[in-house]
Amino acid sequence: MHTSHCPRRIPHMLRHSAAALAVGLLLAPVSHAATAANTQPAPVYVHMNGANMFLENVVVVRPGQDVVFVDQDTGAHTIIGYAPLTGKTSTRFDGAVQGTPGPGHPVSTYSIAFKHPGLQFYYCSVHAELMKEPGGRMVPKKRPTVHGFGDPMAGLIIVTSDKKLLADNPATTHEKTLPDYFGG
Ligand SMILES: [Cu+2]
Repeated sequence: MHTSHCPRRIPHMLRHSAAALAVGLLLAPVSHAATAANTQPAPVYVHMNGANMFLENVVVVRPGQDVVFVDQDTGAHTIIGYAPLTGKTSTRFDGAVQGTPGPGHPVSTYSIAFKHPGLQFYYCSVHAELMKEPGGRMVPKKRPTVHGFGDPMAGLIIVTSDKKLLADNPATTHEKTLPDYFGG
């Protein structure tokens, strides 16, 4: 009898443990979601328009946090990572965004995140070019024919967990689009 009871009990036990598991799973995702929301911060936004520069040309993000480049210009731009010591461009940090006619139209964006703390330099190859400065470092310079404000179209992403640095982002980095910043 013992052997014939056991096979019937096992499914019972499985059902019970499955129910217990289901309750556990029902509770677990809630706390997991809350944790995920706390650890995954909102993106940091960098904006472009007809001034042919990156408005927030230095931003600070946590490892894994998205930087989203938003093109509010009528024209296209590229966002290309490079190593200042060599001028070598990145194959991973290699973005492009299209122009938009203006407010009310979709904006083209490019997103990237970095796993490790460090400095990520980038430039727009349409409006800037890398040139060797005295001392040998490669720096972005405004292309001579480019119109705009006059800054070389380039920037820096600081990837860090330092809370003071992270608090230094300009307020505009919290907004996906800036209502008054459209135009080319
Ligand atoms: Cu550009």
